[in-house]
Amino acid sequence: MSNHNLFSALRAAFPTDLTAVAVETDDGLSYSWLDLDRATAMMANLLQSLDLPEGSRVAVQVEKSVEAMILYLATLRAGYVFLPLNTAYQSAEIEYFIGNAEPAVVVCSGAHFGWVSKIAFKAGTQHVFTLNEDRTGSLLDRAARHSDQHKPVVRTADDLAAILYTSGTTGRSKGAMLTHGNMLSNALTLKDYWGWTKSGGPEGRGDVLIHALPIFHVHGLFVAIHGALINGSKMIWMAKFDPQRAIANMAKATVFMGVPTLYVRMLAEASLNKAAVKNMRLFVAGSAPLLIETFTEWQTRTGHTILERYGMSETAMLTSNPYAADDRYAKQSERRGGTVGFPLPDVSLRVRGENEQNMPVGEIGDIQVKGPNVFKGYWRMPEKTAEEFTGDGYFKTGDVGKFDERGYVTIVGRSKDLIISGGYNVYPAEIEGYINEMPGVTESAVVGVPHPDFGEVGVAVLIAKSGADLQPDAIVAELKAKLANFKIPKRCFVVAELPRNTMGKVQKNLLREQYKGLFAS
Ligand code: MLC
Ligand code: AMP
Repeated sequence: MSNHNLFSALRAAFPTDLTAVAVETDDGLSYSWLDLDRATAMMANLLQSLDLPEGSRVAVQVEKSVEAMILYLATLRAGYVFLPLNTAYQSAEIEYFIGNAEPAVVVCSGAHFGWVSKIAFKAGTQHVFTLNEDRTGSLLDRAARHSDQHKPVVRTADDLAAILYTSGTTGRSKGAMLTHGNMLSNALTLKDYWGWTKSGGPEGRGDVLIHALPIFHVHGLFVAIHGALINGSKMIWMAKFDPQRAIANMAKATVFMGVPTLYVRMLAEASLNKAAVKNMRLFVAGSAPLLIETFTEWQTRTGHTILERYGMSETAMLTSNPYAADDRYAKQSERRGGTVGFPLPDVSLRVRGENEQNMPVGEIGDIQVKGPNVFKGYWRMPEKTAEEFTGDGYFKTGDVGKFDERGYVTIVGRSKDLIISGGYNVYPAEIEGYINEMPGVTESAVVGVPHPDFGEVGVAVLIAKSGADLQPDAIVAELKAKLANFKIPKRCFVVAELPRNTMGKVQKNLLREQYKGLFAS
């Protein structure tokens, strides 16, 4: 029986020369392919020695480090399910994820061990390890005692590899269940589509990726890491994005991936010019809309055209602008600003109207998708899963868009009430829930408004109970104590009333219009 474990496919793509550098960190450390192989083996052996039940979740909230990536790969290798958590999440958020996913293993930073382990043990987790940015912690201590030989556990394409939590329009976060097959199919498609070259290949030199994104979401964890590994390509690893250092790294790299905010920040640097990018082959953007101004300015300053693509946690990548003209895929080679390109090979994407009819070219409707990359469903939420799929098996993305006459897809908005701020998702319903519980608040509405750095940020508008003296600063401070920092509205207003339609529903579009100039650059 062949093994569909994603790790096996990634491992098979390692270059023949295992002593070559696989990862070089910004602060001067270097890891060979052999190091990755041995370290993942030791960690996989540690996980297996714990005698965990089949399908166990390994929940991880740690700062970005190569060891954290190794933990991800080791979890795959040992056949368990990886559950990454944003480092900004605070205790109430972590309590929900751990309570919902019931992980058998939790890994956190040493600094957070006290509160995280308390939550984990309460939820029935048996093992809590620590892993710090400086390569210390109980996880590495324990793994060091295990063998560096390990045979990847056999998995089918349909077995779970990861759970990514993502929120919905209402209610709590849902865990999107991604399989080994989902991720491998997407990685192989992008390998071809984006023209990766392997080191030691016929071109003489291979691609080198600047890895600048966090590794708890699809973009940094899957698109970037799988992209490099499935091509045997080296990574330059930045623990934290810094525009000046990212630009300096381009002298020895060929591929960069980022959310639009990273491009906006690099454009603000005088060192970004054609000479700085002369070694680069490809700039990829996604996770949030790339403004046409950013797209055009990047072209002018660097001579490179950013390739924008579109995806989501439930599906990994769905569409991409073309890398080059290729009869097999795109009919066009043009990367068109303001579009997210063509549906990827194997992805079926349709734009549907209110009566579930396919919309004609140029007309706007709901984006629905089907393909080997589309997730298996929401963790322990079969009803929610059923609601989000059509009768004929298409996933309703919650994004609204259209096709143009050449087949390019443009995202024009979202039917889900979601703010995307610097590439992170913020769900107004969640923030409103916290604000509405505060004493003195009658009701609130959180809306997204344009922001020059983050693309979009949240603004809270609320009504006070009669006689209550609500101070916007105090409300923000209270939210900061409970929620991840990127979710905090950047401004808060107390008003006499909220605009409503005849049904009494708050008209968020009017609020967005009213506050759209707040952060004009
Ligand atoms: C940080 N802050 C943010 C923010 N990030 N505010 C709004 N939105 C954000 N995204 C605020 C903090 O709250 C803090 O405010 C202040 O900025 C400094 O925090 P920081 O952590 O030091 O910020 P910084 O390092 O500058 O982070 C900015 C960033 C980061 C752009 C580098 O947000 C980032 O890495 N974004 C990438 C997200 C990503 O990878 N998304 C992919 C999702 S996958 P205060 O007031 O507390 O000081 C997906 C699917 C797909 O969507 O298609 O790819
Ligand atoms: P997440 O749930 O974090 O995976 O976020 C996925 C959402 O990000 C998608 O449903 C889109 O709304 C949005 N998104 C991703 N890429 C793009 C893009 N290139 N342009 C516009 N929106 C995007």
